[in-house]
Amino acid sequence: MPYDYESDAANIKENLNCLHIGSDIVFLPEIDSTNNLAKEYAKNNAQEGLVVIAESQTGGRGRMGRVWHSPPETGIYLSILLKPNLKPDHLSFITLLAGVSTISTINEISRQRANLKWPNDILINDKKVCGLLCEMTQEQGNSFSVVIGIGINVNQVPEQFPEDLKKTATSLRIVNGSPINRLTMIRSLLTTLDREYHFFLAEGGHSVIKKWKLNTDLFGKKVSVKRGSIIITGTAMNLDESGRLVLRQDNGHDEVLDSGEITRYG
Ligand code: BT5
Repeated sequence: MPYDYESDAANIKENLNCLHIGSDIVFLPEIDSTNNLAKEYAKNNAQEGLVVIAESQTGGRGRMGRVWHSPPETGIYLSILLKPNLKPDHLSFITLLAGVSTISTINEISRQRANLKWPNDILINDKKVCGLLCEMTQEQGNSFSVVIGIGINVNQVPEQFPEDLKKTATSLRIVNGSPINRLTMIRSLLTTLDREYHFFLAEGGHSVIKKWKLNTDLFGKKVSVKRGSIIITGTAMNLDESGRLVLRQDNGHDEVLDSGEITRYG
């Protein structure tokens, strides 16, 4: 039976009771990248709250041109357009906000205790179950839009991951033992994100950072952080008030990082 994405789109729209998110929902059977399409919409002055969802992606993207494996019938691939009137250097708050909202949905639906890995991964049992890609686009004039891209491994079984991901990736089905209804999960994710975004607009980033810190096991761990060709090692100490990682180097000096690739070694 062909996949009925129109009925799924209608299904998501029904009962979605959000203040900001879901002004429009575009649901497609396949696309290169939901982030690409959401950015196109942004350029054409789409309204805040647009959601682009795809059943599969042929060019799903991670950071720095990396690939996000996005097969049909298993995962969630969606992008949300927001216009929070932030300075570009506050984009990191939106990544943290997306992380806090997504992990809360994952924990609730899977009854697992997932962990946030700074800046944009969600892990269960040290394996990646979700990746976030937040991108900023400039519209006509000087205003900025933010696109939050979220990829979640929901119903994959181990054999469905490509060889290079078999040891590092997991899905909610693998950790939970049974499949999860993706539409229910999408609705719950959008509702949670809407609520957290509303708090953020009203109260600023302070509570986002506080919630983020409650959902990570990173602090106190020995890590190395790769930034381009530079690798810095030390102990992950905290996030600062802007959401940057505070890394204590072995010589006692604290380095504050706004981006990078973390590897644990202790
Ligand atoms: C990310 O990048 O983790 C961000 C992924 C964001 C994907 C969403 S899907 C909807 C929206 N549209 C898009 O085009 N993108 C967003 P990064 O931290 O760079 O991690 C990428 C790395 O994760 C890859 O190099 C692989 O090692 C690994 N990876 C790829 N696909 C994976 C998967 N399905 N599950 C777990 N790990 C994966």
